[in-house]
Amino acid sequence: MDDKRRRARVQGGWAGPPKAAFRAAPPPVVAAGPPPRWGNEQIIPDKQFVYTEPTQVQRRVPDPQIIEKAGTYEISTGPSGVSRLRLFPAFIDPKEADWMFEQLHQELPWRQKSNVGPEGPYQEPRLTCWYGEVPYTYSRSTMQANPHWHPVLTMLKDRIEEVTGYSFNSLLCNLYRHDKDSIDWHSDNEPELGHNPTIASLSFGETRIFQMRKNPPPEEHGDYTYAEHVHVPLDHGTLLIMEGSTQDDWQHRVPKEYHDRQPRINLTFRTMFPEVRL
Ligand SMILES: O=C(O)CCC(=O)C(=O)O
Repeated sequence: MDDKRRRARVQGGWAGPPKAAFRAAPPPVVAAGPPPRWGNEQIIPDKQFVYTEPTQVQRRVPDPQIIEKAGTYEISTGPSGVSRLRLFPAFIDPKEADWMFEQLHQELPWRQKSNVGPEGPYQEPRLTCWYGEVPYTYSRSTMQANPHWHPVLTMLKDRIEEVTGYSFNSLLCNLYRHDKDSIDWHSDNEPELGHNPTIASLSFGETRIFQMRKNPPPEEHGDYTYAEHVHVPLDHGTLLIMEGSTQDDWQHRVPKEYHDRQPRINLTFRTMFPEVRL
């Protein structure tokens, strides 16, 4: 290469700089100790940090309380009184629960109920059936009285009554067929259930999350954004008892899930006082 061409290549855009220029420059040496002074003058930074008191307190959405161990939990003490949960994981032994799930899944008279809501009629996203001497009305639609209890249900009612000391005369059964079946926010507070109803809820099959939220105080105007939440994963054979003011002061639901879920059966034993409506 003649000298002219060599110079052109070295000056061209593709011609790399001499290797030494790639080497990182050594970090500057910073002297420890007080800031430097020139004569008697101290250097003051241009902008000084000035602390100002925040004018608004930021509200935090509280994390849900997760309840999954056996025990009795006072989830609130007002405004109506004490709201209490009692959790009995593995109330039914898993092998026995497998057999019961199959019997109930195949033999109960499951139906899809039509309700009437603010936006008109709709089909419940789950199947249900009702047992009791009297009909049960909720969401402006009635389930007829059905005194013909399946023997597995009678046996479970007896066992729950023996352990809890409560007695029940009615039962609402729910079948969640898959992840998209659910029950929306509500309280079990129909007048026939009486004051401070006790509900015994027994679950079989797939685990689903039973969610609860505390009714907001009047100044929140029905907004649940900052409400306390409780989550209870209800798995195969688990019994949950809701007592005291739980139906006055809290709502509950089982939300849809975003992953595949196998069927789940939930039995909610209640006591109906039909004379209340008369
Ligand atoms: O499936 C559940 O665990 C809840 C059912 C329920 O909320 C109800 O029957 O009122």
